[in-house]
Amino acid sequence: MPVLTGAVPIATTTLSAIEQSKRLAAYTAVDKHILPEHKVIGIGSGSTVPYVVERIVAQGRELNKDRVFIPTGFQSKELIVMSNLNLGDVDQFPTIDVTIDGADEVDLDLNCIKGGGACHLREKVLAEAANTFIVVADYRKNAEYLGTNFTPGVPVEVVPFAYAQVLRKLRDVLGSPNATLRMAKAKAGPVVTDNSNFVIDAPFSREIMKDPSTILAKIKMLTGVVEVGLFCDMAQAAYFGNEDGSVTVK
Ligand code: ABF
Repeated sequence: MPVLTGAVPIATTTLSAIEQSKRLAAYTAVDKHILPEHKVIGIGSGSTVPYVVERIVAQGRELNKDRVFIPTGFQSKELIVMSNLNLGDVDQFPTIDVTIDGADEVDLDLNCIKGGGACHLREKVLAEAANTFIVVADYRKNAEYLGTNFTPGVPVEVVPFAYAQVLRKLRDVLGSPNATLRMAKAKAGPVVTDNSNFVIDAPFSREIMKDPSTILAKIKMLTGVVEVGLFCDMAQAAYFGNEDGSVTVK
């Protein structure tokens, strides 16, 4: 996989190594994929995406005034608005030129785990709507197999009425005995998504995760499952910022 060195002039603000890696990935991906002819742009969620927006803003008002930006959730909507970019909706713009988003982990075939932030339903809608879907992340997300470093498991968004049944099937039938309902930090109750649903985190063995498309299809068949945080065969490229200032492109 190619490694780019010294490709992006980076602002001099002091950031941790991880933050610098995120910014490097984001800047490199924007420079390569957000071109003047792109007018409808999907903006994902997470902590790497603000650097994507920062680099897009730096392309200038002249280019951005004719563009519309579609968010994956509350966070990216705020980001778009606060950056004085034009906010749109996927209802109005069902075809997106390019969507850029983060990921929790990416394997050798560009399959991703997403949904650590519980936004994966909307993220998948925007990834599917896009002619080009690009992933940006720091080096910790770059893995041979899914589930290597990201251990909570596959995020599964589920309607509240069905969560106990889905949890049981994940544990007893699909081979995830440690699947758990995701709780809010204060443990006052379950995490509730932007779509008013719950999230189950389902860790699977290495053997199962070697073939993410198969387990994705099986989970999606469970009644009550809204969306699964496995993005298989969706990304065209992934950019990982490295600690040494280089960028790995998959
Ligand atoms: C989103 O943000 C998610 O799908 C994923 O959970 C998370 C990854 O983000 P970060 O950029 O914070 O590492 O893209």
